[in-house]
Amino acid sequence: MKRVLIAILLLAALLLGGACQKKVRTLYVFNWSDYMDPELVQEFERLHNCRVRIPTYDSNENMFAKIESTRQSFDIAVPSGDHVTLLAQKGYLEPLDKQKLGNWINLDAKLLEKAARFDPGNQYAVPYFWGLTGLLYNKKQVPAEVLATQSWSILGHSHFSGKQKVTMLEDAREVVGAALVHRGYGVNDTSPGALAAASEILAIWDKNITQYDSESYKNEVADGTTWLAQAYNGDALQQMELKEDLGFFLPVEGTSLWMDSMVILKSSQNKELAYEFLNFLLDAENARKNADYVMYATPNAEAYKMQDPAFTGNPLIYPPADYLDKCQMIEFLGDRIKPLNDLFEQIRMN
Ligand code: N2P
Repeated sequence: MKRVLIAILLLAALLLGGACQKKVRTLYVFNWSDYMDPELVQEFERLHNCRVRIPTYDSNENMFAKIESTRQSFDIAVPSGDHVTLLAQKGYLEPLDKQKLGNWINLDAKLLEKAARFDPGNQYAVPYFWGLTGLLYNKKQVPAEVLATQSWSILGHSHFSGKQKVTMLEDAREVVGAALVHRGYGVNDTSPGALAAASEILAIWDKNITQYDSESYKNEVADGTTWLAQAYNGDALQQMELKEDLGFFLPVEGTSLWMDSMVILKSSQNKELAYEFLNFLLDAENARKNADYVMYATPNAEAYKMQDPAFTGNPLIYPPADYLDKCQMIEFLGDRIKPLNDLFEQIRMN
């Protein structure tokens, strides 16, 4: 009798356990690394009795390749504008039901207009953060006279010759973009003349470049393994908060601008929860907290109003209008991407 009772209890425990497990939904958010406040994620998990998993990537290309080639289904991804267009064209994105995004209204109307250039009608993309790319350096290793020009050209400076101490991002658009801007072209110019000029300068810089990498430089500039690195502004500022002796500047010639957005993938198994998550991140206070953590500029107008003036007044996060005039948003190039990608591969493999 006792054994029967134990068996019944065990069975009941198993059944109950199974039922509870079913209730815990898991949301997969495929995101850039260091790009979301983990406290917010925990709060969302608590509020919705769910789990949020955040596998990360460090380039749009890697994100896109994974979405295309694996069967793993993510619910949300965070592509930059040009890759929103690409994912939408491939039919991978869920059109947004704005009725389910009550906090959409918090988004800055002017930035939504800009987003409409890569996402006509703001159909698929919820703008998440925008930013610019510049140069992060270790003050102990890079003397003021090298930095004096505040130009992209320091990538080729003789101070670094033969030292293996300089890196650029693993990002064709950023690497070729920097060379294009340095030579007076726009970041989206793929004309043969523009790419020939970029190629010439990249060949010079490449002599100093030890690695094209978007991840390990973050620690390496701080510990002195790397002296100078091309870096996304928020990632650089996060490091500067943590460690002394780091500096960052946006080159005088101008630089690339980008806007990353949250999208729901058509293959998502958890669309309702995905909407809840997006709406949660669009909440003004949550968006403010998230921006404070990642140190990128928020497209959330209500969050912006709530931010500390020291944050909104930081020209490395919100540069003045005359600097922004020298910058261009990285746009979707369609087939024109090929010669640009070929140039990057040729430089990188050299
Ligand atoms: C986050 C980097 C995101 C910026 N670590 C690139 N669009």
